[in-house]
Amino acid sequence: MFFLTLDKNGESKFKYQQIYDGIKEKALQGKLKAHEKLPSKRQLANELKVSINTITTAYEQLLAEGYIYTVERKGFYVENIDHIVGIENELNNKLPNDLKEEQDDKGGWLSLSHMTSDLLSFPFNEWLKCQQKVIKNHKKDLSELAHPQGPYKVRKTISRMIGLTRGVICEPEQIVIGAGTPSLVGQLMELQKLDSVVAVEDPGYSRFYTLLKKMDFVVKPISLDEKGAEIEQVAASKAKFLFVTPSHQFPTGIIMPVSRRIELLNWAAEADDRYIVEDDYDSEFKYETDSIPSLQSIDRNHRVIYTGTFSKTLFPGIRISYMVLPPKLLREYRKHSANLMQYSNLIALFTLHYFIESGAYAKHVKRMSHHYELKRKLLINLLKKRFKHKVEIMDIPAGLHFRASFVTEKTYKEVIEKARQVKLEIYSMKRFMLEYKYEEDSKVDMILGFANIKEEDIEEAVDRLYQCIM
Ligand code: 76U
Repeated sequence: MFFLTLDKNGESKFKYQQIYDGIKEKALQGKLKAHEKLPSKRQLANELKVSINTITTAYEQLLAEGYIYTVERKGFYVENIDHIVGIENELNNKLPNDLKEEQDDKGGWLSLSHMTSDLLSFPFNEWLKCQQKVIKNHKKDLSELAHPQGPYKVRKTISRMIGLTRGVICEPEQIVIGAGTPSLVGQLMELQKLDSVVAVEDPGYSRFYTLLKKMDFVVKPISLDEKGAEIEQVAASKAKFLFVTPSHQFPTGIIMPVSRRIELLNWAAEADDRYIVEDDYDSEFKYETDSIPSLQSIDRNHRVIYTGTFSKTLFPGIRISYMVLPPKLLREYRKHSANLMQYSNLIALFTLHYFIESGAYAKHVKRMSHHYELKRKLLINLLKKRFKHKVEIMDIPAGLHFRASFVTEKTYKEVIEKARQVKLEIYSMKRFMLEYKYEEDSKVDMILGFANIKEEDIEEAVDRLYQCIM
């Protein structure tokens, strides 16, 4: 009797798979010896009471994978394979518990996160119409790998748009499209000498900070004054690259006045290899006045790398961002880009092209801007009403979040812990303090986002916040 038993009523696997698995396992465990003869197909079929076809399918698969071999007119033999090293323990193949992810459906949660956008009013119908056009017109483009910088047509649309809305001066050739700003920053910084000094705003965007540190740059945090990154510190830093968010400092919200912008541009122009990365992540949302032109638009020396994203104007899950490289860096990028791939989804990129071209994008941004402005005002009013003199709001009319300071005896840890209990998604300033330590007694600073909370839920969210902080 051969060693296999079949679970004939087993629903999970076909019989041939069970036979295949049985022989494979025995071969791997050394229970079948190298060059041992296997029963003939007919013999095994009789023994297991299955058809010869079933045995043939199992043997063919084992042959294809190299577990067994045939000798003509003699039969099937076990291949000479090494015993696989590893502890024979079922638990061994299981994922350790500390790596398991909790699947919380966020039911009952309210969000004051700065990372989200409001999808309730997204014009999905328009988007799908544009997507249909892509499927109709771009089969050839979709079947091929795109240019590493992204399809020219899409770059052209983006360059025209940021020219109009942000004053960015560029040709489609200068644009690199990517799946997320950090991945573009990674591509840009790979071209630089690793031990160079890179200066970042502190408080600032911790993902850039961590990324640059991991890449082995010397990262210098720059404090902020009321105009943004302090110019004296920038000058003293010996940095080659400076990362800034002039339109709406992340996360404090400071809008950099033109005087500081010019100081920074002049600092960059003073030496050959100095650059400023202008992270223009949410400038489309400027309330009460017109939006403020980009830093790139007043640069006369090709020293600004402009980065933009559709995470705020569309939604973060779309993962479409772009950077604009000055000619010298573009040349370096092109030299290295032969090995690079375009990581964005081409259907989404071409859809975006039609979405912008048809005017649907501008219309959407305008509508959302109005909508966000209302939610922002409502949140601020309700915070003042509830917290009274215990809250101070940095009321800068821009973006999808603002900073608020609360007078309290609670610690950051207590606030965040309580937020989890009352199901409120919220982030404190601690997330953005890179090296500078802000902690003050009797005070916590929060970054409050209002994009992804429904108007009718704002009062409840403020209530929960009150429970966390007071
Ligand atoms: C982005 C800043 C300062 C860029 C941002 C964001 O990758 O294009 C914030 C956090 O979506 P991407 O990133 C755009 N620069 O705040 C947007 N916010 C981040 C992504 F949602 C997260 O981690 O605190």
